[in-house]
Amino acid sequence: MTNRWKELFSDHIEQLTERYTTILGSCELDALIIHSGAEKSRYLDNKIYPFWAHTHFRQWVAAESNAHCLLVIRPGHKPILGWYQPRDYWHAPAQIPDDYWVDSFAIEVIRTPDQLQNLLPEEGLRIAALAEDEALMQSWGVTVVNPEKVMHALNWHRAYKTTYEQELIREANKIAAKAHSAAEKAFHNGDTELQILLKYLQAADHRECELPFPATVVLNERASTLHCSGYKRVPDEEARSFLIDAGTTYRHYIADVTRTYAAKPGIFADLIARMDKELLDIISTLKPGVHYTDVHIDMHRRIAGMLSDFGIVKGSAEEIFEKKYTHTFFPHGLGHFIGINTHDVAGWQLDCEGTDAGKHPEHPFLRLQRVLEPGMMFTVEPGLYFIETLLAEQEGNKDFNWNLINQLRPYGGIRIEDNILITEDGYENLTRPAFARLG
Ligand SMILES: [Mn+2]
Repeated sequence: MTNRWKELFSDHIEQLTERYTTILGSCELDALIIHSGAEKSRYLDNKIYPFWAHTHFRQWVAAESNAHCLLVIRPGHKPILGWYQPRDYWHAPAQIPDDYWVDSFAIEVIRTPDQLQNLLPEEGLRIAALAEDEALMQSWGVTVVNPEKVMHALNWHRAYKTTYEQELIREANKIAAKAHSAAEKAFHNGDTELQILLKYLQAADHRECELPFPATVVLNERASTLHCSGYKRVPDEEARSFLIDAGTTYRHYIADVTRTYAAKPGIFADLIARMDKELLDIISTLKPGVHYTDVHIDMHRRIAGMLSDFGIVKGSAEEIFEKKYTHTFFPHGLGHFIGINTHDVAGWQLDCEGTDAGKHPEHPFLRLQRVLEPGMMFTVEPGLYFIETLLAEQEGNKDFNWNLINQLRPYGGIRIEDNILITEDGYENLTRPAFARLG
C-alpha cells in the first residue's frame, strides 16, 4: 500500500511541478514560496483555534497541518520544505513521520519562525509568495504577495484532480460511508442528534475539528434548515425523519455526503426513494462536454415531476417547472467542486486568466457553472425541502396542495448527495461503491 501511495504521490508532485513551472514562466517569476500560516487565538484568551494550513500548501504537503512552515518551489530544483519544530516542552512539536511523501522534498527543520527566511532563494531572483500574512512576507523582502495572475492560474488547475487526489477522495468516501452507516443505525436506535454526531465521529475516527465542515445532523422539521448544526441533546417525542450532511477528510482531501432516512414506510419514505432514483438517473447523464448548469436545470424538471406525481403541487411537471414552483422546494445549487476545500475553487471561473462567469441570474446559489471535463470532481445533491419562509411566500396559492404540504412539514426535507469523478468517457460515482462494500 505504502509503495502505491509513494508512486501516486510522486506522480502528483511531478504534475504540480509542471503546472507551477508553466505558471511561473508565464508570470516571469523564478520561484514561489508558500507559507503554511500561523495559529490564531481566541479573543482575550490564550487558547488557539484548530489550525488548517494554507490550502495551496496542503496540496503539496501531505503532513498534518503545521504552522510556520514554508514551501519553496523553484523550477529545476527539488522543492524545499521548511518544517517548524520548536524546542518546546509545553506542546509536542509536529513530527516528520517516515511516510510516503517525505522523499519528494528537501526538508529543513527550523526551530523559530524567523529562521524560515534563511530558506529564501538567493537575491536577484524574482520571487512571489502565497501567504495569508502579507505583511510578514513584505518584512522578509518579498514584495509580490498573492499575485492575482498566479492565483487564478493555480485555482483553475485545481479543478483537474491528479490520480493521487482522486484516490484520496475515494478513500474519504469509504470513511464517510462507514460513518454515515453508523449514523443511520444510531437514528433507528432512537439516539439524539448529538449522540448520532458522536457515533458518526467515532466511526470516522475523526475529531470534530477534523470534519471538513460542521456536520448537519437533524431530525424531523429541523431538517428544513439547510445547514443546521445545533445538535439537540434531548430526544424528540417522535423521530420521523433524519437528514445528515456530513463529510470526512483523508490527507486533506474531503468527501461530502448527504443521506435522508424515514423512520417508517409512508409518503416521506416514498419521496426519498423517488429522489434517490432521480439522483442516480441524472448522474448517469454525466460525461465530458455536459454543462453542469444544464444538469442543475434538468434537476429542476425532475423535481417538478416529483411535485406533480406526488400531488404536492397541482399541474403537470411542465407547468410546475414553467411557474418556477420548484424554487420553493429546491432553493440551493445542485452541487459544487470538491477537493482540498469542501467548496473547491473555480466553479465560476471560465479560464486560466480568471474570467468570472458571475452568479447565474436565476440560480444564484449554483456554485458550479462549468463544462464537465475528465478529472473534475464534484457533488450532485438535489433537495426537496419544506421550508417555512419559502412556503410563506406562496401562502394562499391554490396550486399548492396545502393539506399534503402540512402533512409533510414535520419531516423537514430531503437531500441526497454523492461525489462524482468525470472520466474520459463518462463518470465514476465514488460514494455508492463505498456504501456497497459495507454489505
Ligand atoms: Mn455539498
